Amino acid sequence: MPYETLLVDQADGVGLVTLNRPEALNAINTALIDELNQVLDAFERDANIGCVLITGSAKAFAAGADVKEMAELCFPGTYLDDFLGRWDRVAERRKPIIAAVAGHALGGGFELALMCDFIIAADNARFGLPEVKLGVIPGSGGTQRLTRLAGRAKAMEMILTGRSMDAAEAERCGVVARVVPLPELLDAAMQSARQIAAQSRTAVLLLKECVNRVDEGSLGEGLRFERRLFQAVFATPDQKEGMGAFIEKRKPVFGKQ
Ligand code: DAK
Repeated sequence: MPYETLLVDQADGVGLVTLNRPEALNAINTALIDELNQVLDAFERDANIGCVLITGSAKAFAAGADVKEMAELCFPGTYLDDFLGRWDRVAERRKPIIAAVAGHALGGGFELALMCDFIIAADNARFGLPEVKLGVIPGSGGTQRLTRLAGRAKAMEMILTGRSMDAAEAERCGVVARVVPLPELLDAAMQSARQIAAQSRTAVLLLKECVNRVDEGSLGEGLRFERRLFQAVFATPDQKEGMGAFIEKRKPVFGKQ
């Protein structure tokens, strides 16, 4: 099915979504959020998909929410229509989502990348929350997620001044998992995504839940949660297959359930 704002593909258990509004540096508008949610819904339901990859162009992952769409909005309308409110659903997905970021990831574009489970960046990537320069503030978790990842000082400085950081700085402060040369970005991200998609689906989803638990409670509660899920894993066929394959010195073949 053709989309107005996205290119969509799938191979080797990976669902690939390419943001595709080149005329606006992939600025995120209502149509893009609606289409992204449709595609992610379909990937969540598709038993063949074990990992999702979101990317943009070499010049821009996404240069923010679409300022031209937002410029004339006013409060009752944005509130009553829940303008762009469904965007946050990206962070609620159960299957892992990788953001492969090249070029500008600004404002809502950076927030979209931060909603993904991890970011692999090209060496030309630039990350920032410049909303303050437009007289507004981040609206999709930027103040919260950047502060958790990079720490209060770095987040405050970036958010209050609107300055952006390059890929090397983003890697140093824990915002991105790793940086690769631009021409290698898609291959590197696809390789990670394929690796994830080939693992036990149950183990991968349980792992995502465990890591996300870090943001929700105390260490003690997180450790108990992890222990319970670890014990529950022994009820899955994938545990028998994974450990059996190791002992028999062969590659495991995991089911899609
Ligand atoms: N929106 C709309 N159009 C954009 C855009 C954007 N964010 N960014 C770029 N474009 C358009 C430009 O207007 C230009 O279009 P034409 O003039 O050719 O028609 C085209 O893309 C190419 O851009 P430039 O000519 O500016 O390209 P340069 O290489 O010179 O500069 C740039 C690249 C990224 C430095 C520059 O384009 C730029 O500063 N862009 C704006 C960056 C920005 O301020 N982003 C933050 C936007 S505010 C919400 C949640 C979140 C948000 C809102 C609501 N809710 C849940 C309700 C988030 C808000 C934001 O992100």
